[in-house]
Amino acid sequence: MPIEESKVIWMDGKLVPWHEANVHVLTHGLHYGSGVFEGIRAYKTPQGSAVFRLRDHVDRLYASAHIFLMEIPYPKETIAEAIRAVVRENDLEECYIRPIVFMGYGEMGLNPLACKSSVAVAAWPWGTYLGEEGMAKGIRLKVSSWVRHNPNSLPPAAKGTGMYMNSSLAKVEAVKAGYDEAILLSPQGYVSECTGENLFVVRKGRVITPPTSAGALEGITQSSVVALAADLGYTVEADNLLRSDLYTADEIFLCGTAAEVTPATSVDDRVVGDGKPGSFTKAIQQGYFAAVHGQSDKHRDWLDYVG
Ligand code: PPE
Repeated sequence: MPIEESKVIWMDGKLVPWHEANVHVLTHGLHYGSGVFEGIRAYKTPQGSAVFRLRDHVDRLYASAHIFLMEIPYPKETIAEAIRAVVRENDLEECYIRPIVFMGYGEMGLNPLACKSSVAVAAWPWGTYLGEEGMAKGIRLKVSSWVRHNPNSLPPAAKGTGMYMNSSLAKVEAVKAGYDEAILLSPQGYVSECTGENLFVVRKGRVITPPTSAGALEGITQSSVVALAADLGYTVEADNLLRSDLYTADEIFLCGTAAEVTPATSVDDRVVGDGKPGSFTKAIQQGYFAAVHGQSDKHRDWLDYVG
């Protein structure tokens, strides 16, 4: 789906018209993937638009930059305000927000620190990531032949732009084979995550999500799901899962800012449960959408109003 353009983008300290937020073709980040980014959503609530878990996303952006020794030349509050500003100034009630920090134009060669970093924050309307039908009825997953990078090759705690070549290989393979999304295994053979989502498995009364040591990103939606599961009386375990645990799961769902909470109904053509989104998955979906839309008193602190 083509990007639905909005009016302005925050770039290096100011709001510029959408089509003027450009970079030089010799930008370091374009050649070597030297950048870090976030994916955030803002939702409509009875009190106006609110950014979901803004502080946590800003903190993770700075943590990603820290891992790569990249400097973000602004205090966190400036980036938080830039995020609110792109929602407000583009008159977007609900949108996806993409902050990116990347090494700019200046020098070539593998040492990115010789270049200056640039920061941009864009926002645009972005509907259901894995399709309305997938959200309602569940999606078909395929375990990828591509393995999630070793944490000592690329640190999964960082959301580095170049790291996503691994996810793209897996996504293209799955889509070309007729599936909706891929699951990557760790180099040790444990279930890691999907190309842009964390995974949850319900099996024999346990709710399990793979640990960061299996190469999964420390997802903000994942941590929201852990809290929502606790509201339902379930304790989520971070534990290693085998490929066969997926085949014999009672329920599987994916979660992420873009994908929100999406049920999965088969893995490698093995039907999960009864082939329909399960009751736990549906309860989490409901709790998630209530929270993001400001309909949950308990989780109001997850919302940051745009004003
Ligand atoms: N794992 C990966 C690899 C990942 O990229 C994401 C977010 C998650 C897990 C879930 O993290 P969180 O959003 O904090 O719950 N993926 C972002 C990028 C998607 C894209 O297509 O680009 C997102 O969901 O915004």
